Amino acid sequence: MRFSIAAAFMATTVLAAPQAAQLEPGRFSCGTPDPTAEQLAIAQEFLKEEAYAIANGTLAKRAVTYVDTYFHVVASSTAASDGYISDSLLTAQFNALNAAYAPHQIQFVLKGTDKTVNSNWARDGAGYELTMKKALRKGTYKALNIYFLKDMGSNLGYCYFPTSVTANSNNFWKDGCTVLHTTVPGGTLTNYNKGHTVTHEVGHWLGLYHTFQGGCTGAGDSVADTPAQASASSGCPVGRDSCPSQAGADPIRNYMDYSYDTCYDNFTPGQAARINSFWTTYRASCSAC
Ligand SMILES: [Ca+2]
Ligand SMILES: [Zn+2]
Repeated sequence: MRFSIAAAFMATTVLAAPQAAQLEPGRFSCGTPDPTAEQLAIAQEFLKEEAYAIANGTLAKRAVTYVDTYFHVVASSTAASDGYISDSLLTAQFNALNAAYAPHQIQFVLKGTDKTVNSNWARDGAGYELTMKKALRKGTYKALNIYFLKDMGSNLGYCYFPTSVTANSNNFWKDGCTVLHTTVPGGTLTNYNKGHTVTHEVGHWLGLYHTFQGGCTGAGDSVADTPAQASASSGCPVGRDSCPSQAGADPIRNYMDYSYDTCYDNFTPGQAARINSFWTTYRASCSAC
């Protein structure tokens, strides 16, 4: 049932271009496009099935999902300030990512790291995204590719949601996450340098929307256990309740909000179920890619 409903949407699903940042410098800013109406509808279908899987215990009994992961460092010179991230910081980044997802039976397996000096590729928005990814992307549609760039404009990162792709299509090549190099643990971006920009962006790659998606009314992020939220948080505003007429305070510590790295500490069981739904439907099953 789930697969057939999702399949009905597949033909017209097209990856949206990354969004230009709209927030001021010093705030978290994610360039992942808002989900389309089709993507929101798919999430609503998943939500119905997930409620059963959570209630009857089958979700908790699922096997660990292992995600082959490739890190690509793309710098404008071999200087750290130009984006050439050291091996020790990359290790710290990988460990931060895995620690965040470990409670939810997701484990990343680092299969390779490469470092490239190319001042065109190192600047997102310069028009080389597809060229760079065609040169560097590794693995199948089940493999996570993260590109750490020197310059992201005013975004800290963006990814593409899971969708239906065919081998060698642009949707396949573009799949992955692009992240500002200074956000890795030990990086220079104050308040956002514990590695959780990657955690947040990978959440999108796994199918999660922002906790503030849709605001206070309607389906929101289509996850039942993330309270409705009017807008993105900033910093760590304990007690924030931006939808006072809805149950629950804002999920400011959820990785899919916009809080400081030190504020984040969780994904919910509902989000873990959503990750499992998207993984099963779009990534694990993509034998042609
Ligand atoms: Ca919600
Ligand atoms: Zn985001």
